[in-house]
Amino acid sequence: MKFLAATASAALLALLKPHPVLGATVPVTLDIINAVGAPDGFSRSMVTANGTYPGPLITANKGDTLVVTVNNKLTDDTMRMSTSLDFDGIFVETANSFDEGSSFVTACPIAPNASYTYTIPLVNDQTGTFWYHSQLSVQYVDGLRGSLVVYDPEDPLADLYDVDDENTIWAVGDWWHNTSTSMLVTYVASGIVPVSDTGTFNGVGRFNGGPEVPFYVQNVVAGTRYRFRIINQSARNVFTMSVDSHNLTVIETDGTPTTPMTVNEIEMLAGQRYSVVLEANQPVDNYWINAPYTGGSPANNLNQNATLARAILRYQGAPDADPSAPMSLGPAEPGLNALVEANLRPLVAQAAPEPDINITLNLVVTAGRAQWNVNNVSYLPPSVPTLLKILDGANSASDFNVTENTFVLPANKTVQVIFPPSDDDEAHPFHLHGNNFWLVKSNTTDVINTANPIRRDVAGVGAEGTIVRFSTNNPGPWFFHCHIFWHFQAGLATVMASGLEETREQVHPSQAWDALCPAYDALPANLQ
Ligand SMILES: [Cu+2]
Repeated sequence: MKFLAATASAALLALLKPHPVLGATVPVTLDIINAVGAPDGFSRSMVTANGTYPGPLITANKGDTLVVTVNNKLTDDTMRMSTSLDFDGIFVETANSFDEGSSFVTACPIAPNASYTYTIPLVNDQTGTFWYHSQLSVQYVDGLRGSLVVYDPEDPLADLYDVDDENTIWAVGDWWHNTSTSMLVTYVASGIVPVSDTGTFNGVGRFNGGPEVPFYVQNVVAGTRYRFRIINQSARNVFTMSVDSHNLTVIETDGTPTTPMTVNEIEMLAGQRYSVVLEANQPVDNYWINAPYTGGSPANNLNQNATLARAILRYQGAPDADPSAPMSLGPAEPGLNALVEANLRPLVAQAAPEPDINITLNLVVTAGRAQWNVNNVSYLPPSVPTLLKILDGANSASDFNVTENTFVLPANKTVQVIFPPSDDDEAHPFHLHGNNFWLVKSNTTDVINTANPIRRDVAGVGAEGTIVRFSTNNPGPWFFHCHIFWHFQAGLATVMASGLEETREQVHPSQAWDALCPAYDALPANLQ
């Protein structure tokens, strides 16, 4: 800017003036280290960012640029030693797609003892609630996950709340006593998806027979309105959120400002986020925040007790004690007013464009095996990342392995993806990288809404069928996969690769990126 200011004419400066102020650079350093921790009282070796679970909160403002340096200092080779970070829900521009962190789609993983810096400008005025996690195999099961918030200094919904800061984030997640690597072996042998031991709330939880780890305490002051940002950071579990005696007004859905909708219970699939406003309008006391979860048969893990996933809403002046109310799973009929996804509306109305291209995706499990198929293909990560193949001249679907399940699409079109109804009892949270989608038909309804659907980046696919539309105005190879990472690892993934020529024109990776694959490929298996 100094150079520009010194040389620009007054006319040029006048021309620049209407543009928004250039955002700040937000430097973040994440040391990826093995740490021994006990989120639920059971001590184990973990994979962490900076030694904590969840990892440190990353915050930025609209228009800033995230500059995240990852120092891979992992040493415990009973778990994955390489790593890679995905910033879930962030609209990464084509030009920066090489810094998007999806192993074997946009980059190779970062080897142990190596560092890599992801530079991600926050574009399209994107704001909201996001998170980051390892996108290498099921490594984030071992702890490598954290919250990411992009604040809007001009939030059109700011009048609805008084407090929104680092103390109003609720990160829930499934927690496991075994390593991801050992559970993956068991899964492959049995075909049974691992069942979590515990549900954690901001990094703490309890399991059957475990110690009474103190519940997370959310302090509030009577008469104040809080914006709580709820993130389901699970690799599998569905969490159902509620607060005894309080309503929750949804104002954000996966980064999309949302027409306020007041409910008292919210079901969240893995990867989904909501901001809710809670008004502390009840008598000064302690109240349960209920976060029961589901994810596989509890009979397959006797540690599991969904009722123990909870936190305490404590009014200033209330005793330092558990709520006197019994631990429930949340509101019951007739008072239940659960969020219906299909009823969500964006704050800024936007019709879904008519589709130029239609794709139907059928999700089928191979009975008794750890293998999921999309249109009869079980995704396998290639050794050469999709993006590198594109930069090297890939032009059509035949330039990729069949098992890459890569759909080659033109730029600047609208793609409709139809997921027919399935007989799965567990909805698959399908997550699109690089962009969000218009949720034309939610799995919670049989109504198609093209007039004003919610836009989000994770939506359930299951018994009722789901239809989404997305734009390819942001060309690149973008993962589109189930956010149950066990399913993802078992092949429930596709790549939506749009605008290959445009991608080649716009993507100019750094030397550091070029060096990732040779370094990773040279590693012995136990360091990968
Ligand atoms: Cu799934």
